[in-house]
Amino acid sequence: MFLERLGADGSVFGAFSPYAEQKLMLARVAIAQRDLYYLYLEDGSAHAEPSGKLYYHAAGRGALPVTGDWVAARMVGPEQAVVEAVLPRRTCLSRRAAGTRDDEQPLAANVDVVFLVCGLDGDFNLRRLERYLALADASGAAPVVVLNKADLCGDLAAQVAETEAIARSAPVVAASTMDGHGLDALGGFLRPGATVALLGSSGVGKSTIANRLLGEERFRTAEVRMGDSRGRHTTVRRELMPLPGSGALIDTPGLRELQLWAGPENVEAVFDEIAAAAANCRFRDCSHSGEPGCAVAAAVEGGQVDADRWASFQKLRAEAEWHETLADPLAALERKRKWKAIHKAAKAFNKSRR
Ligand SMILES: Nc1nc2c(ncn2[C@@H]2O[C@H](COP(=O)(O)OP(=O)(O)OP(=O)(O)O)[C@@H](O)[C@H]2O)c(=O)[nH]1
Ligand SMILES: [Mg+2]
Ligand SMILES: [Zn+2]
Repeated sequence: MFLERLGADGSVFGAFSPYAEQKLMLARVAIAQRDLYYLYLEDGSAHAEPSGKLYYHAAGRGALPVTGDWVAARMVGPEQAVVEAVLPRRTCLSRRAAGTRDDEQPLAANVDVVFLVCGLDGDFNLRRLERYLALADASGAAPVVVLNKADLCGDLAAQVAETEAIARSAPVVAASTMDGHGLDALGGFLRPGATVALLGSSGVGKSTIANRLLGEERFRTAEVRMGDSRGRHTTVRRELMPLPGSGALIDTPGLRELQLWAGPENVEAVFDEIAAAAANCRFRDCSHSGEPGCAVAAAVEGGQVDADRWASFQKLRAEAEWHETLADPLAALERKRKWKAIHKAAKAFNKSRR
């Protein structure tokens, strides 16, 4: 009953059934810090470690349990468990781990709705929001853009309109934990059995929002720096908290840098007006980098596509393609070959015009 309220549904129980025969317990990961976990079980909770088999045979660190995962656990003592397996993730919020290796760093698993929280103080940045939207698209979770600190904003309607223009189909909710503005609207996304995660820079008010939705001061919060509105990285771990009634909330630490773990298709989904313009390029595989008959270049010049968004798109797509290169060198080689052909065709075309 409790795990159902935390979101265990038919597919979770189905995936777990082989483990049930081995007398393992179904559990949900609330906290994953290095290789120590805090789990919710049907009755109560447990501290846990990965089994040796899971630890050494995991396909990269990304396959080890993260906050929000459903796992099969073996009880080894009162409130002590060993995690034997991670059940398939329905959705997963991930970024690319810092450093040179191309590693997926999952932030939270099995998230239904992700609140992309921006602060309407010095934090407001549409380009960063585009990056978060691409991450959400790759995750499978439904994004909701939260413009928090509405009380600090002079022209709220303008900020909302500007955000809606880039948010595509994602709802945009202006909120203030100070005066309660928008909190009911946010509460509307907390459906029975659903998991909502809060993502955003430090100091935007994620933990404050979480506390308001939970109805108690569960997460520590702290004031932002004067002058540049930057947060102090108050929250230091990702943590899943059951909501009173049903559903779960995941609070996360403010992200310092957000490297994309997403494919070119996720970037295109976020910039659909550019993808739509690209459909009219002369070359089917136009790279929009100076080829003749490029409809995107024409749309940027004509003002139908915003120049800042175009620059943002190119940056994010290059990042996503680089990621694809590392993840799938053969596909990347194929793409390079295609580009070579495109540039050759473009050159030949230019020559023929001269
Ligand atoms: N004016 C105003 N301040 C807010 C609002 N929501 C949160 N704050 C303040 O913003 C500061 C940062 O809030 P936190 O909830 O700690 O921010 P966070 O996003 O959790 O930050 P990290 O844990 O560092 O990632 C606190 O001083 C909050 O009181 C709001 O709606 N309006
Ligand atoms: Mg916090
Ligand atoms: Zn083009």
